[in-house]
Order: sequence, then structure tokens, then C-alpha cells
Amino acid sequence: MKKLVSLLSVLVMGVAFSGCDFGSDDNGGDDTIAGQDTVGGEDTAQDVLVAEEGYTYVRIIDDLANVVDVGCQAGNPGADIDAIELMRGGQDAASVVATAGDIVDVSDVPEANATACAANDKDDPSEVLGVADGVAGDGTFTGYFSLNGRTLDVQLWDATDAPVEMTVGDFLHVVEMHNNTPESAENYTIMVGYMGDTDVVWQDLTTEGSTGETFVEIL
Ligand SMILES: [Ca+2]
Ligand SMILES: [Ca+2]
Ligand SMILES: [Ca+2]
Repeated sequence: MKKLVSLLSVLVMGVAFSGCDFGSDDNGGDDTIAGQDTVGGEDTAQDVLVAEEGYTYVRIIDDLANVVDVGCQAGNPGADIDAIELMRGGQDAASVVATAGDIVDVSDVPEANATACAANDKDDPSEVLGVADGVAGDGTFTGYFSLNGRTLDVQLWDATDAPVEMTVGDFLHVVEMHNNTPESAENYTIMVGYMGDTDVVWQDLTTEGSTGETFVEIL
């Protein structure tokens, strides 16, 4: 059976906030950001074909250009991932049926990132587990993991710690913390995966350039 996965990328822009540290540029704010055209709430939609069922894994790939284009923010370099939630029946907290329950893998920090961004005080991947601690864009900045060029693999679990498969109509919700400034809403790519014979098989959702808070509709 085949599924069609449609990406609906929505950056939720809340009340402007100042004074937080995440995503803040440490060199005066003169940087430009790749993919900035997605900042500001414009929706995009792309369709890709998913050839297998049983998707319980999610991969978040940091955009290496975050460091180049956004700058090396003090203490939280790269995309700042608070939570990865699976929602059923809506796009609100009450609709969450599964969250990142297991950290499957975290890749090494690329050499270029390690050199440019040696300081990362948001370096605990377990911060992505469970429901969102903060709300992207509203100034509640807590409980997130700054990728600093890395790739993060998780499995979605329900409240009983059982893996949960994505089904048609679900929304995959990735909370990347930002404060309504272009340089704080950083780019990343989302993939979904299922367990093959020996390893997780990953499906690209063509979500490169996802920025800030993203919803992916499973169709
Ligand atoms: Ca960041
Ligand atoms: Ca969190
Ligand atoms: Ca950010």
C-alpha cells in the first residue's frame, strides 16, 4: 500500500519577544538567512510518495548553512528542537497522540560546526523527548536541543511507551524554537522512517528548508 505525504509547512508567528538567548545572533544581527522567504507564515505544500507503511521514526537534519547564514548563536547553534509530536484530529496540544519517546541516534558535530560553534549549552538530546516544553515563537524558551549541524533520529511513542505509526490525516509537528526574528527561525529537514530488515529506512519528505515551527500533514 502506498501513502501520499503532503508537507504543509506553517511557521506560527506569535507575539514579538526580546531578551531570550536562543537563536540570538552574537555578532550584531547583520547576517542574512537562507530560506528567509518562509519566515512570516507563508504556507508551502509539496507531495512525495511513501512506499511502505509503518512509519514510527522521525529524522531531523540540521541545515549546515544555519551557521553560515544565521551565525553561531551564543550557546544554541543550529536548529533548536524542543519537541517532535504526532497529532491526530487537530493541531493543538490536546491532539497529541505520540511524541519523541526514544533517541535512536545523534550524529557527531561536523568539524566545521565544532570549530565555528564550540559552545553549545543546549546539548542534551533528551530535551526533545515528550511534549513541547515551550511554544515556538511566543517567548517560552526552555527544554530544547540545539543541533549544531547534527542529525537527530527518534522514534514516536505513546503514553505507554509503545511505538506509534503515522496514519492518514495526522500532523507531524516539529517545534524549532524562535523568537519571531528571521535569524532565530533556523532551517532543518524532516524525514520519516520505518524499520527495514536491519536498519531504519528513511523517506525524504522534501522538507529541506523547514523553518521554525512546522506541521507536516500525513496524507
Ligand atoms: Ca539556534
Ligand atoms: Ca523539549
Ligand atoms: Ca532557532
